[in-house]
Amino acid sequence: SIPEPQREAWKKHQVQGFTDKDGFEKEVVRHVETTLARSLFNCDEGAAYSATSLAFRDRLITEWNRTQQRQTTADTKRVYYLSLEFLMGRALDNAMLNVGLKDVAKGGIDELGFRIEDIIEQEHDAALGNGGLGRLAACFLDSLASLNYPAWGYGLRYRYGIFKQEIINGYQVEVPDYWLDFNPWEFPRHDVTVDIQFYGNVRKSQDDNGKTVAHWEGGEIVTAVAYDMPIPGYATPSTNNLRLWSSKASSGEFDFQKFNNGDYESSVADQQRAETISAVLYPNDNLDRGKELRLKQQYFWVAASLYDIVRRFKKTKRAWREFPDQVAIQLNDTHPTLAVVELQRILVDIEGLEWDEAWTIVTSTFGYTNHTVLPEALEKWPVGLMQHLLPRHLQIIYDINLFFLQTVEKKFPNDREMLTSVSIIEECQPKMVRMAYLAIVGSHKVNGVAELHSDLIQTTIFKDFVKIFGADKFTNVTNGITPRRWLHQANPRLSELIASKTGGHEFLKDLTQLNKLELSIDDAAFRKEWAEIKYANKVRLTKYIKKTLDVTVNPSALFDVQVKRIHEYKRQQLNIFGVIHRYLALKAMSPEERKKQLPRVSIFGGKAAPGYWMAKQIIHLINNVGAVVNKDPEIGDLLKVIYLEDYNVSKAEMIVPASDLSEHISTAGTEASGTSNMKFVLNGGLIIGTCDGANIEITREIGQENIFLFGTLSEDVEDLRHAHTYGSHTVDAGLNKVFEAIQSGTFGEPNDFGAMVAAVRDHGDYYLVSDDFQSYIDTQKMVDNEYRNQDEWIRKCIRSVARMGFFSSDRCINEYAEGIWNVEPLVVN
Ligand code: OAK
Repeated sequence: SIPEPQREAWKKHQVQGFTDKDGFEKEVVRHVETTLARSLFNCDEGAAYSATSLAFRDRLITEWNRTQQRQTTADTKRVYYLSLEFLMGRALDNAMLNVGLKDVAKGGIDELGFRIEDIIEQEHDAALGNGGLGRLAACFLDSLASLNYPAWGYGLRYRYGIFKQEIINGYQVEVPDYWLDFNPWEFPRHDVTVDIQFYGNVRKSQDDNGKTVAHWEGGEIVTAVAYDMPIPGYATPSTNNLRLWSSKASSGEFDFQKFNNGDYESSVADQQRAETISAVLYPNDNLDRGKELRLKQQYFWVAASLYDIVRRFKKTKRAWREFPDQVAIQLNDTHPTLAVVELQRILVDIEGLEWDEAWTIVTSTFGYTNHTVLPEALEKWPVGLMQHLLPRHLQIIYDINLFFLQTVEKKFPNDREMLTSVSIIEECQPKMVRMAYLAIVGSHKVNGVAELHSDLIQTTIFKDFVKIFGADKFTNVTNGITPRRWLHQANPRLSELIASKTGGHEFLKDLTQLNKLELSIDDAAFRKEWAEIKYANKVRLTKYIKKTLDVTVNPSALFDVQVKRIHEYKRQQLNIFGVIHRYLALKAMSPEERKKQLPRVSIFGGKAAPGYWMAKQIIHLINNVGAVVNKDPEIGDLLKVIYLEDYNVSKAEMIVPASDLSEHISTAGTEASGTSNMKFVLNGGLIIGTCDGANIEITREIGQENIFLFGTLSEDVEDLRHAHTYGSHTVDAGLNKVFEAIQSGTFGEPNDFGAMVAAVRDHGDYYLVSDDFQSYIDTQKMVDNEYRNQDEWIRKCIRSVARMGFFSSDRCINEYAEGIWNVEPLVVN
């Protein structure tokens, strides 16, 4: 560091960052002219966006430096959030709002000849995630910074994020998402690199004390390069770091020998193989596919992150046993579970600790969050693959399992069934490593993400582990969302209205203050303004639908929205069958009767995993229904069916505030939590849903009179499934009519959707669509009736928003901090 006498000069010139319009404009112009090498004669919206972002980035990085300095000096415990996905969306609007300078920027942009909305629209979403799990990680980063927790996120810097979805002739087509063309938010740290080893062999030797030491030798090396993204907190100078690793050939690996001998192709091939590791995000949500490259991604990212964390810890010169006092690592699902093994390897093989001492440190450091109970999503890796790619890690896994099973044996003597059931190695053909079991054994706390989900994991998939470790190790932390992005940024007018009724923007830091809104519920002017804001948001979406799909929808109709990944368990098929049912009913009515019906727009959006054939069928059916219904002159405004292409975070910010009703209708017991349910209610929309995930706690908080619940309860699911398979399974008349319409070719070729119909009618209806269909239709009828009474509807919306305080990700992060991480915020003066 700089010697004391020279520090004055540094301090004198420390970057302060702009605080007013003039300062902001100066920075923008400077970036246009120097960083971008443009002039005012060729500054388009793209350049204006770039320069604005760079101006804010400079500000963030100044605070980022100070925050890191403060944390290093304070020498307190840090949290590391390991996630293969961070679904960040756009950064500029968020940065402007969080540092409190959006108005300043708006004024400045205006004077420079642009509109701030257009500038914001220029930004490409950072789409490094599939859905719920990745977006939760992004909300958590916002809360961690906003609450001043010393925390880092660690992930992969994919060159291609989640694919872009195009709908062509009603079918999903995937287009690569190359997002790094110009990314002002990242800082390449070419000096922060880690060499990561794969393959090779393990040799064992004896040290001077006769202790056996393992040496992992040979194989190949790939280099991890750090890229940092500053994460600004809201209304605080705290700016945390998201470190994403990018892979490149190690300098040793790029074979100059080959290159000089003219074997260019092979030397370039080596390089490309290394870069492939961080090339692309796997596009599966709630599904494990077991691909070797995916395992390589996991180890690459986990090993680089742990090396970094350990390097930081070693600088403090503390004893190893203090590691868990300085470091908390959270595993976002099982994807980073190899971190458990890697830390044990570092401590035992490299640092020379005894196994037991090392293992105590490891288990005190990690916490594991489970995000799904779906069996097809639970990660398992073939032992053979693990042996080949990570030979030393497999040995350590076997040892962890051995010691674990010995303790089980002690507690449950002669219980072979128990041993087989909890073994980290599944004794099947081929043998598999069960990653969730490894994560449980390697962590001191395991949590689910909503009450029902946490109960389910403790009574079903992990029940034997509860017997072994005791109930205290298992806990619940119900998910939350950041009100900064999902209210203030997405719905600025509603945020202002709420501020005017609750005494300023305090609610953005303490969401429970929303409860003050109930005091204004009888204020007619307030309700009117509330309704006007909803309408304006619907008009905005209406225009977007017109522009992108050339369909005219009536903004006064009830907007019924289901946007999320397409999955059979989320039951978009139930929704579209309901839409067809409605269409058939309208068609059967006399014109007079039809006039009495309530107009509705059914809006869908979401991506299907490219290999998920049934999900793609569902998308196709929705689009085909839209094509018929939307141009039926007898129907007109009464029903429109819209499929919004390429649903992502920034589209959600437009869609969520425009919803009257949103659908969260998964088969009970399948959706771990859901978080869009929270976003919709927070934006003054009501929801129709099943008793599943966080819907249950939303009901508890807002009152059951403010939510439209229907369908089977989770405790009845198993019996119904059993009855479908072994008893007689009949489908009621209403649903049969829907099937007849589909199979008579009303929505395309008669055979097109045969498998979808058969799944419900003939093949056991695993997701209980037929069981829930009638109560879904009845509940939708109730929705129609209640929507007619607009005044009462608005009251319900306001009351619901007022009671949503619990669902802030700030509450959630505080629960993790206290119950799992044992970390404290670092107060800033
Ligand atoms: C993705 C891949 C593997 C396992 C789980 C997921 C996932 O996205 N799960 C989702 O996590 C969200 C955040 O906790 C929950 O709200 C969703 O219900 C859950 O499906």
